Amino acid sequence: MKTQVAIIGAGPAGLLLGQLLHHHGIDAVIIEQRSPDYVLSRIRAGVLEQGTVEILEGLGVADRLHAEGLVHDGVELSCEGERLRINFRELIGKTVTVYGQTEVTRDLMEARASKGLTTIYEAESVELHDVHGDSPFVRYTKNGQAHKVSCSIIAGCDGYHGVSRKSVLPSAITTYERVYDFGWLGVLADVPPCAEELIYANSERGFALCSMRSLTRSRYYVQVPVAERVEDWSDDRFWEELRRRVGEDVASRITTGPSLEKSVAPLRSFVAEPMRFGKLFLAGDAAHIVPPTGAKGLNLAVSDVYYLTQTLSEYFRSPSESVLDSYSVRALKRVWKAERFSWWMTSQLHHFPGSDAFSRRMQRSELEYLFRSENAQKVLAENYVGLPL
Ligand code: RFL
Ligand code: PHB
Repeated sequence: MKTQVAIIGAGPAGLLLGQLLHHHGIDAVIIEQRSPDYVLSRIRAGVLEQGTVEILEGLGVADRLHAEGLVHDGVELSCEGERLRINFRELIGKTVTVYGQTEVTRDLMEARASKGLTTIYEAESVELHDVHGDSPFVRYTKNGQAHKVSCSIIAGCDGYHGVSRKSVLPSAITTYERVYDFGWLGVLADVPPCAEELIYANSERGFALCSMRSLTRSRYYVQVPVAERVEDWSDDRFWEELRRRVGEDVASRITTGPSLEKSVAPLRSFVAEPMRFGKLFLAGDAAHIVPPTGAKGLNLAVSDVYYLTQTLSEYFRSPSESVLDSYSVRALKRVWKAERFSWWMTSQLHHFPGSDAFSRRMQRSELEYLFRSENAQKVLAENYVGLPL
């Protein structure tokens, strides 16, 4: 098989890149190791920046998002009983939309299928070849048969554990990393949310987040030690712990119910530089990870593929090395800003076991400043709704 761009991975980055390239008249094939159902079963992000929504609108894949997504004008922070609403609309005239990553993925999969574009699911042993040459190609097997896709460009959209970044010589790549020694235990349940907007809570017992997928489906998280086993958390234990972290008033409005999904996600900050190696381009989680506290991971995957599409459409019109070079520089600028914001949100809202008294005072002082200063709230708002593309 021959195509202009071989995309590895059918997560949000790969699927959106496929749609954007199609929109620009560029042919692409997506190669994904899992089945469509498996991809759709992963419960992840829930908050879309305004810029992300506009990109989906521009592609004509935002009808269901507008019908079912919830526009939020702000978020609430809670710190030891004190609560602060950050009103994005008033502070900076922007909003976010709560719409699950699963739904974005489903909409993109349907748009791709309706245009007859090729996605190869359940591809095994995916290998990238000749990425520094003029004729890169991808090999994979499916149902025991070997296949080859020849292309001009390979887009590595295969997430943190994917094969693309690992295909690059370690000496060509510089990585920056912070691994946190706690994770988020998340529960999805068909119960009405406890509030109209998200609540991020910092408490003595650790961080908690009240989020949602719809007016009848809630998503809650509590900070737990990274080695915590899901099996040790009955639904009752989860609800009890959540209630103890969010303050009495919020706790009294939490409706409990059986969990539909329960999992622990580790927290990590990670950036691989550069994001281009010859004809291989990394995008999304394949190149960087943010802790989920800033709700940035999915939105960064979107901004990467937006820049990548601009780069590739210019390259296919008039091929040059300098055009290809521009992607990594542009994408990384935005990546580092989102890394900073996600690290800052994580630092301010979590309980750091073993931290000294000075660090704990600094955290409290930072939150007190935020609670009193409209300027500080504007900085949070501007970053949370997403910096301009
Ligand atoms: P994905 O979604 O991991 O997709 C990668 C795809 O590549 C496939 N793959 C391969 N395919 C072929 N060959 C191989 N060798 C392959 N190896 C892997 C995989 O099967 C998969 O289908 O990466 P992508 O597309 O870059 O998207 C990134 C986002 O998924 C991620 O950043 C967000 O989910 C992060 N995130 C959040 N982001 C937000 O913007 N807002 C949020 O509110 C938010 N909340 C979250 C989150 C992530 C979380 N977890 C579980 C880490 C909340 C949580 C709890
Ligand atoms: C979610 O709803 O899953 C969610 C929302 C906000 C975050 C992280 C996750 O910061």
